[in-house]
Amino acid sequence: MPNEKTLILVKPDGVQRGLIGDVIGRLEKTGLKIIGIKFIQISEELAGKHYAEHKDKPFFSGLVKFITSSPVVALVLEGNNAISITRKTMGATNPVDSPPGTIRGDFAIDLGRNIIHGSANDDDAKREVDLFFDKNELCQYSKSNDAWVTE
Ligand code: IDP
Ligand code: MG
Repeated sequence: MPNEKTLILVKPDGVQRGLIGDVIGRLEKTGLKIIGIKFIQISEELAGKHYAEHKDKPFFSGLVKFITSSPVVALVLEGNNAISITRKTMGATNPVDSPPGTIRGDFAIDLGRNIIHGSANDDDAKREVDLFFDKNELCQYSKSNDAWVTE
């Protein structure tokens, strides 16, 4: 879809392992535009809303404990096909299935410590962007290389 937005989190393991720059650098180099960014400690309430689709899964409580265990970097990226482009750059949910060259393939070995979150589809992206960012925290702006990124 043209000019999509997607919500990215550098999860607590990415922050603790000093991978913020690597993760954001890879996403930035795709050509997608950062329109929002912040460093936050996720509350249990926000974690429950963010991961609501998993609330009945056996790993839910561990997932909430993990995502609230240390600060995260939250970003909104914008651009054509932002959701599928970032999901491809991230790799598969389980690092075992993520090829080299992907963020999870290169930096992770465990399903429960897979470094990055990225919205999975358009409905999730809209919901998640609204959960983490107020409208006035998102910047619409042009970059001088826009025409070299998107035809
Ligand atoms: P995604 O992050 O690739 O969208 P989801 O299925 O939405 O994957 O799961 C959310 C997160 O929950 C995953 O990134 C992973 O960290 C964790 N997770 C998913 N399935 C399992 C599991 O079976 N055991 C432990 N953690 C899991
Ligand atoms: Mg998901």
